[in-house]
Amino acid sequence: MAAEFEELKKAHPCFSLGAKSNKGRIHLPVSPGCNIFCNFCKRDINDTDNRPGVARGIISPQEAVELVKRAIELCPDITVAGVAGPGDSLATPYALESFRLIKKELPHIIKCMSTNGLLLPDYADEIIDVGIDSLTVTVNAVDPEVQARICESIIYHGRRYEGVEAAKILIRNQLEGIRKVAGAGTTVKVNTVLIPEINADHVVEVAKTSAECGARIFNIIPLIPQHKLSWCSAPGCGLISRVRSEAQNYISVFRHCQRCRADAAGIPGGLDVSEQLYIRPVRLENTFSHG
Ligand code: CLF
Ligand code: SF4
Repeated sequence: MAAEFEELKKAHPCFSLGAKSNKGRIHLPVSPGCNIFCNFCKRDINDTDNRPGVARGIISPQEAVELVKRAIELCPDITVAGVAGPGDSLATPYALESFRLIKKELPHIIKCMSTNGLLLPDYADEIIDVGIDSLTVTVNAVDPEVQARICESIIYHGRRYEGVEAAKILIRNQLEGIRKVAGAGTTVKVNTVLIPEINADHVVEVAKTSAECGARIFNIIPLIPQHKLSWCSAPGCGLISRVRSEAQNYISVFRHCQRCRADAAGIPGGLDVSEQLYIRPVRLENTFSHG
């Protein structure tokens, strides 16, 4: 049985509204590959970059459970085990496998999964069955023309789609998936990357649509201009604050996002225990990304 929204507001650092939470999370970098190609995504394996899409290495579901146990010893305020990349949580089976093991061995830990949502309709039943407590879906646009400027292409059921055609499939699946999972009682958060030159005036529409589909929390993440969107600007405080206020008319807005690495551990913006955790540094091919 997934945790209730009211419970999460007290115990989950990314679902607490208002004051910054003193609860912690550990991200388990179990998901190596992705199935869509976001223009801003630069996946990497390194020790230094402090941003999404980066981890020290990939670990197995069994290693993930051990890591959660060790992390709790180091930081007893950790209440959440999350999978947020480096790739997409549903592109490979390892995230759901990890959550099944965590459910068995650490039933009190909140299970938090982040995805781009492409495969959400396919896996909604399994997500509900595993008892994911909080699900984040990154929806950067609900208009295919806008989305096509953010995500170049997707690989869906073995076939590659590009541009607006890809965007239509992605948006359809994201919204259908959110409706299904939220309808079953799972708390859903929507993340939107704010890109001044592309979706700044559209984010409010994403907020409105997300709320209509059953999402409870909305998180606007400022773009880190890199990769194919290095020509865009990082949004300033004025724009972020304006867009957050507009979105707040439709859905509760989370304002303390720290743009965590895929192997972050500790309290977001506070105690960081990730360095002290053993993560086997495996270099795989350059296919890592962030869900
Ligand atoms: Fe991790 Fe994301 Fe779960 Fe939080 S992070 S999977 S919902 S446990 Fe939180 Fe970090 Fe922002 Fe994500 S501060 S990047 S919103
Ligand atoms: Fe996009 Fe995340 Fe995949 Fe990167 S990992 S391409 S940000 S969905």
